[in-house]
Amino acid sequence: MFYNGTNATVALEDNDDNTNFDDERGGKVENDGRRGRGEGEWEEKQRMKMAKRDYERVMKYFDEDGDGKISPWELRKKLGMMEGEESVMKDVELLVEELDSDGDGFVSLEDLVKLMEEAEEEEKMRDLEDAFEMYNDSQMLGFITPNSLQTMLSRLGESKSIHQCKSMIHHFDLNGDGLLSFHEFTVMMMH
Ligand SMILES: [Ca+2]
Ligand SMILES: [Ca+2]
Ligand SMILES: [Ca+2]
Repeated sequence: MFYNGTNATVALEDNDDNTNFDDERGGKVENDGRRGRGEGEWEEKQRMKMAKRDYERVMKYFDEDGDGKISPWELRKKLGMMEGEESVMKDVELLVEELDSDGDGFVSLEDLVKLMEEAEEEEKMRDLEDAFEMYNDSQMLGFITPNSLQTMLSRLGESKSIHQCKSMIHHFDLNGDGLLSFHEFTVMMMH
């Protein structure tokens, strides 16, 4: 939910680059999970930098008394076009609650950065899930098997024998069942 909010902020400034990043990234992951990953990390860093600048701007805009924190009151004042409606104050309270990750009742830059990092984490997980889907065995849902690994690698233009695939899996097979679960796959990809 917060992530959509970020996009909205970016959209205000008509930042086309951001949209392209997403498209490119999605495409690359599909074509070649491995190569796409390194570039994706670089892009993510760039995006983080951009997002941080956006947040600093947002902070400056809302933080009227300059104490580095947006109070519900400051937020309400800037969203003033709807001021006076009781429901707005409720919305503002909810918004602060959502953005205030350390729970001190104010929205600070740290809160926003932390939320951004969480959103990035979630996105990484989604990417991993997508990648796992591709390697997933259609007969053994939820696992990568030597067979499914071989199939996927050959689709990527790397032909490996079943024996090689077995030993690749063995390397990251934490519970020794000869299969890669999503958890084991995640550990492997985080390496
Ligand atoms: Ca303030
Ligand atoms: Ca806070
Ligand atoms: Ca396993």
